[in-house]
Order: sequence, then structure tokens, then C-alpha cells
Amino acid sequence: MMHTLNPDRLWARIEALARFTRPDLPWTRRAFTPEFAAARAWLAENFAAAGLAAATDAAANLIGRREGSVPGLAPLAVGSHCDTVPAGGRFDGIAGVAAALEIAQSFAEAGIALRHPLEVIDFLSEEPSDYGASCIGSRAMAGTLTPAMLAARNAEDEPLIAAIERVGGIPGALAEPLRRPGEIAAFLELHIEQNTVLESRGEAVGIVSAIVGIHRLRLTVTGRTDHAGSTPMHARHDALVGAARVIDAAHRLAREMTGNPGYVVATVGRIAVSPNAANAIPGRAEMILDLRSTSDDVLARFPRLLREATAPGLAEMDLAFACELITRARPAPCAPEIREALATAARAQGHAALELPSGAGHDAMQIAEIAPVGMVFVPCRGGRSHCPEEWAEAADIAAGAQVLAAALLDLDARLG
Ligand code: HGY
Ligand code: MN
Ligand code: MN
Repeated sequence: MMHTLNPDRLWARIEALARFTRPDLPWTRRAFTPEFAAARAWLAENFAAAGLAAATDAAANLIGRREGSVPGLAPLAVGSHCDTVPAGGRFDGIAGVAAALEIAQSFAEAGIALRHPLEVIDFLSEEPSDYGASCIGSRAMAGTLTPAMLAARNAEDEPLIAAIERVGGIPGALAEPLRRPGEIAAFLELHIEQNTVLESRGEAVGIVSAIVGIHRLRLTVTGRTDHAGSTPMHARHDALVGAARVIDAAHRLAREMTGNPGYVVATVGRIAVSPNAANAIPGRAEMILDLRSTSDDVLARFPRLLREATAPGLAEMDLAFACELITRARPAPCAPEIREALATAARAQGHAALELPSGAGHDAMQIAEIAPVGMVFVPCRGGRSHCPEEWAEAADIAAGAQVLAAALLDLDARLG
């Protein structure tokens, strides 16, 4: 039986959520900001309108829940995140939250009572936060949020644990996982693909096979600050030149390692230079390396290979190089039984049920530590994401949500 959603209401909610943005920098809704708080309040109202009992857990995840017909079963959970990167969240995250909400509301309106409880989840701060950690809410749920992450401070010197309390969390309850294995029957997430595979194949829906592992490392190059005008070139210890060599080496290494084995990407998207003055030779450059691979071994070996590749170029300027792992997430395979339920639903709705890996990280990769997970991708224009040009078509999002709904009904009938 194919259950029909309300695509217009789904699209209207995505439009409404997107409007909670910094007006000067669309589409920006950073976690812990006033825009985020306004979006959360709007979501809580809509959870209630969908017949869900809304509450925040100790990690300030917003969870809407409807009880199931069979006592004692663990919930089926579906959701994503409503926070964004700067100027890059028109659909990233909110498409999945809105789809989850639409599924819950349309089930309620159709009088569909699942055997399992149904939970719609907006996870706190999936994007890398100003405190360093990403996937904060899903990490807390899965037990991978470390004391070091909770103690890390933002530019205003606020520790993450205080920020979590500020948005409704309970700091004292974060030392243990908020959910144990077995306490979520399955987690499903709809997300834009953030690549061009579906668009290039003309597919409206894709099924994720696995999500890359992500290591984020703080790389620091230390030299010596000197006068930019009076210091001769041979006498310089220019930390930014050293950083440039490190960035280029990371790029080259990832290209050389791609395909043996698997998917490998490396990006330095953040850098801080000091003293950051036009007429002073930089004495220090601190970068964040975002390293991803479907291979745990590649993630483990990369820092040593990077150090070996850059040693001669840094030594010639007598520069020091430090590499510190800040956060890590293992590669996450999607559960076969969920992939199969999604593929059956997709084929029944006329899709090819194309499977593909995710180069982007998602809350599902954290929840995979404690529960079987699955993801549905929908195409985004040109594969562009994390930029104002990010765009997805209403019809594709509705098609993805329709597949998700059918798979949920299938899993509800089959899972204990
Ligand atoms: O970084 C990522 O892959 C995700 O968008 N947070
Ligand atoms: Mn993102
Ligand atoms: Mn996302």
C-alpha cells in the first residue's frame, strides 16, 4: 500500500525553515545562534501540529515522539539537522527534518498507527560548530561526544557544555550515551546528495551504501614573526609559506591515494594566521584539515604520510609542524536490511534504486554506532552544496520522502 504525503506542505516547511537565516548572509543558521533558536521554536510548534509530543533531550536534540501500538518496542527514528554552515544551508539538513515531519503528520492524518514508536529528530549542531566538534547531538546520543569536545571553547571563550545548556541541554547527563544499542530500532535520514551522481543519471532518489569516515585535525606551523621589509628572504621563518606547502601536499597526497583503496578527500577550509598584519612575516599558521575516506587505514596513515612529504620544505625554513586529531568518526556502512527496504520501496515507486556512497558526513554515521541506519539521497543542482547556490527540486524531495515513508512502513511490519 503506497501511502501519499502532502508535497505542498513539505515544500512550504522547507521554505519556512530556510527563512530562519542571518539576513546579511543567506542561508546561514549556525547552531546556538538566535536564528537557530527561532527555527527550533518553529519546529517544536510544527511537531505539535503533527501530533508529536515534542521535547529536547539532555544534548538539546529536539525529538517529537508518537507511541506505537505494541508496548516495549524501540522507536523507529527519522530526521536530520536544521543548523547550517555559513551561507550554505538552503536544503542541507532541513530537507531531511521537513521530510520526517511530513511523514509523521501524514501517517497521523491517515490514521496509520505504527507498531513501533515513531521519533522525529532534529539533531543539535551537525555541522562543524564554532567549538570544533560536529554532530554534537548525535554524538551525545551515541556516546562519541568526548570530555575534550565538551570543554572546547568558541571565540567568545564559552565552552561547548555551557552552550548545550544554553539551548536546553543538561550538562550533567552527558557523561554517558543518551541511547544504548537496542534503544533505536532503526534510524533513517533523507538528505541532498551534495554530489552529481543522481543528477548525472537522471535519478530522483538514491540509496546510500556507506558514509565516509571523517578525521578533523588541527595542523599548526610555527616560524618566527619578523619585519616584512627589513628581513632578507634567506633569513625568513615564514609560517604561512610553510602552511601553503602543507596544504598543497595534503591536496596532492589525497589525489594520489584516491582509489587505492576507496574514496579519499582532504580539505583545509579554515586557517588562522598570526600576527595577520600586512607588514609582518607570519610567525604562526593554524589550520583545520578535514580528511575523509571509506578506508579506516587511509585515515590512520595520512598524517604520517603528510609529515614525511612536508618535512624537507619545512626544515629549509626551520619551521615546526604539529598535527593534533580534534574529532574522528569511523566509516559507517548503512544496514543491509534498511538498504533493502529502501530499494524495495524505490523500485515499487518506479525508481532504479541506485546505490551510492556518501562523501559528506551525516548524523546517521554517529547513530550507526548504536543502531542500524539508512539514508535516502535526492539530487541537488550541479552537486553544489555548502554554498548559496545549493538547490534541490520539490518533486525530488517529495519522491525521496515518499520512498522513506514506504520503507518505514515496511520496517515497522518486519522489525521486532
Ligand atoms: O561536513 C559534512 O560532510 C556535513 O555537511 N556536515
Ligand atoms: Mn553540511
Ligand atoms: Mn547535512
